[in-house]
Amino acid sequence: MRIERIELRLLRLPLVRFFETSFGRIHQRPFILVFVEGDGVTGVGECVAEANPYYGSETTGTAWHIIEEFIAPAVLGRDFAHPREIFPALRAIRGHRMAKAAVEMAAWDLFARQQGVPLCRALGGSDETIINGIASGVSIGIQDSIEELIERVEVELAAGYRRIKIKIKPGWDVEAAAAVRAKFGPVPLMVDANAAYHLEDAAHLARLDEFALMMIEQPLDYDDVLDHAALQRGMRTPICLDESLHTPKIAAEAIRAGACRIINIKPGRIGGHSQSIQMHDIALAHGVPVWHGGMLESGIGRAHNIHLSTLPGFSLPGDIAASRRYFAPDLIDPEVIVRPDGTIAVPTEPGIGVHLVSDRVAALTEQRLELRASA
Ligand code: OSB
Ligand code: MG
Repeated sequence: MRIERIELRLLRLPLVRFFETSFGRIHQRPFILVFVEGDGVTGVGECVAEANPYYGSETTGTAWHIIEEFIAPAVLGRDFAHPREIFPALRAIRGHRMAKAAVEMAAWDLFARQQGVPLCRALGGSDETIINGIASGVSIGIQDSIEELIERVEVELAAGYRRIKIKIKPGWDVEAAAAVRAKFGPVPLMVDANAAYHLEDAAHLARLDEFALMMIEQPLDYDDVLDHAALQRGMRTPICLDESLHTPKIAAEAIRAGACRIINIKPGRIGGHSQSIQMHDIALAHGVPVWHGGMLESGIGRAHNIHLSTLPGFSLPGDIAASRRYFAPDLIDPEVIVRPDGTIAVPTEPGIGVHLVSDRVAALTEQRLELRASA
């Protein structure tokens, strides 16, 4: 595929409910859609960078700048035999993996469409998951009260979700986990701290051990590995890393150091599908379970995530839930739904296999840029 055109659009969708993490509360989600055209076919990707650099160092503003000034010039007019050649072609650009991922993932969609296969097939998904669908879990933000948290959990369990994750921070941790356990018994439950603690909190965090959590996600710093290993030595609850795993190599080091027993893969965080396949393969080779994280994506990013989740190492339910939990309406029609058994069907049409509502995209676009290969 020769990449002839790249189009960027900045959009903003209001969230159905606010989402609160240890970084703060948000009410809307701005994001960039990236369209990549080659040989008369267009693929689309979504950049997971947020309005602020709190989860990761990138923002919608930095991603736009890096794609426009550095990524687009590196790929426009070039011929790629396979989308796995895109990430290495961006080697000179350090970091900025969210920006790279958006372009790389759009190229995968383009490639799968050209081949006439659903993206999951191009990525190497397992037949069983492609047929049966992916297991879906929910991420529930910090609430104003324990009563509201219990209500949220009740609604999500009734909808069929296969795993509940609650966000925690100092002051909203042990009591929240205890309340959910007391009310709902042995449901699959985990917590995500988004780096809100320090190694000095080890004794406090070990109190979570009594709740038989599936895991605690990213308790310590976003760039730490070794403190997590020290924390894990004093804790029964398995540690899962999210923010800290910037690259497949860091994931390998974290496994070797004993810093995580479970891995959260988000293609949008680590540079796209090829990097995700590498991280997945490393985890699988070490017998480390993997699950697919989420970044409050629209239907475009969500569809990419569904396809990637069909790889055989994704053995735990992901943070990939129904569109209606986030946006009403979503940018795709039909939207993503979760079936009563807590699974999401894998789209069967070529590429990501979902239909973008172009009127909605056009109406919501705040900024647009078109870049072309010079003839
Ligand atoms: O840490 O997993 C996270 C959302 C935005 C940024 C970081 C995270 C999250 C979530 C929500 O937990 C996952 C989702 O439902 O998309
Ligand atoms: Mg997380």
